[in-house]
Amino acid sequence: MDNVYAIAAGEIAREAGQFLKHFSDGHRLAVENKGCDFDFVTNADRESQRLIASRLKARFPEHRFVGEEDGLSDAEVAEILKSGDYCWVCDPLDGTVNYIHHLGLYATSIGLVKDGVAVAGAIYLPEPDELFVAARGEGATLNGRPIHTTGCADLRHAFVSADVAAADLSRRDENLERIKRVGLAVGGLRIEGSACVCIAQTACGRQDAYWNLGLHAWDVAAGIVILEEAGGAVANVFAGPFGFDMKRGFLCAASGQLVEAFGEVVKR
Ligand code: 2AM
Ligand code: CA
Repeated sequence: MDNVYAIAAGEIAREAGQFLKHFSDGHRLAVENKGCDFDFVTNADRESQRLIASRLKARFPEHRFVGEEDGLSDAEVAEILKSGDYCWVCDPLDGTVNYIHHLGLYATSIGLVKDGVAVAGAIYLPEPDELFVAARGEGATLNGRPIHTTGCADLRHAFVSADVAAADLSRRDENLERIKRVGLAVGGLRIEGSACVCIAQTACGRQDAYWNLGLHAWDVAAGIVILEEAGGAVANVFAGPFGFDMKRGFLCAASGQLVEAFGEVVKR
């Protein structure tokens, strides 16, 4: 991979991820509510975003930047991403609840979007030291080796993961009904708590699909280019082709056929 944007995303995602992994050596983790009982942010999220933003600004001063902790709405982010400018879209800590509970499934995610399309990105998992990188048209790698999805097209044999939008209490019931339907339709189901980890695992063939109706652009920007370059497909569950407005839910899978079949079960 010699794409300058993908390389930069990978280096910075790794640096921020290592910072998160060793955060407790020098800091006390301070957990705050984000305005709802089950939506959390920590000083580690904020420090990681500061690090990523400063590194990107130093390397690409002419590019725009959107991070989860900026607090922009989905509509505001979608408007920026349509603008034609290069825009870095970052989740400084994906899987915050896992991180707070010392579960190793968390990641940093740095994607580059132009004209509404993710063109390069990196996801880094600090605990297993795994760096996923991709550039549009140039393939996807895991620790430097090319990766591919399983190509699975058969929902009954698919090994999938999902997330309940825990922060949205009013929709938990509905979400759990959907999870039950999916659980009955697929070969195996996991709930892992990090969108970036699940998208990356789908890209490298460890699982076949992932869905979460409550995601934002920073949860998926890097993952989309990594997954598509590995042969997978993405969609907004209720609206067909993927768009960064995020209003219609997120689904990704090892193949276009599996996205279709999975989407039908989620929508029903
Ligand atoms: P986060 O850790 O960066 O918040 C499971 O909760 C997955 O859904 C995580 O990747 C989490 O990202 C993402 N997610 C996005 N918005 C969320 C929200 N409001 N509440 C819980 N999880 C959310
Ligand atoms: Ca986050």
